[in-house]
Amino acid sequence: MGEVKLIATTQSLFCTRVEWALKLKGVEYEYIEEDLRNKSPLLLEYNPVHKKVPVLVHHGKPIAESLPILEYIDETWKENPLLAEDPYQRAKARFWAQFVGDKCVFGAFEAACLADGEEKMKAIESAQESLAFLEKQIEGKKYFGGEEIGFLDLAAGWIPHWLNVMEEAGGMKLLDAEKFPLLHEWAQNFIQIPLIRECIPPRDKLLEYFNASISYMRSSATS
Ligand SMILES: N[C@@H](CCC(=O)N[C@@H](CS)C(=O)NCC(=O)O)C(=O)O
Repeated sequence: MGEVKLIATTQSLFCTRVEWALKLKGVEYEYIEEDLRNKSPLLLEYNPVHKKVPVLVHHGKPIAESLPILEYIDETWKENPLLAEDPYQRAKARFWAQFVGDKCVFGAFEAACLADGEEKMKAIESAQESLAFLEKQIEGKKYFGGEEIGFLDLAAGWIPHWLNVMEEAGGMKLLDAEKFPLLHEWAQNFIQIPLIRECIPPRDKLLEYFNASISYMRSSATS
């Protein structure tokens, strides 16, 4: 299926989604680490609109944004399908995957960035409301995809590692095992899968990254 390159950064949960998909499909790829403080001409050429990672390059053709990339991978390499055959199930998986990025990732990050106080409590409540919606999607199933991991599992796959680190850096707890028993159990199962573990960044480096991002956000908010 030809040459595949992934322009990515190690700490990015959006990039790791793509690495997981490539590994699940058994696709060989060249990993190109991007420096987001000094963006490469390659990134700017391939993703001039958002200038963000990940970018997948297949036979010289770039695709940006993690969810469209996952769909491209699923349609190009058929083994271990990520999306179901049924159009309704496919539409639902896409909807919830988008929701995970828009509401859960950014909701958690916003709560982490706020200093202790009423506003932070409200942000935590709102992020937990989003997690409650996600919890409902896993009822009666081992993975969001059913018996096997699928599209929504990869989109939500940041929860066991990244959210845990965000919680520590942000001085908060969102994924309470008592409040969200199903999501908590799913997270434990997901992170045990060797192929999934293989791609996650070291905890100490991720913690450093979130500590720095949170300090930056807090100091910009007060200046
Ligand atoms: N919606 C995008 C989000 C990607 C994203 O936010 N990437 C970050 C790294 S985690 C980035 O490249 N940031 C660089 C910037 O904002 O300038 C996706 O799903 O791929």
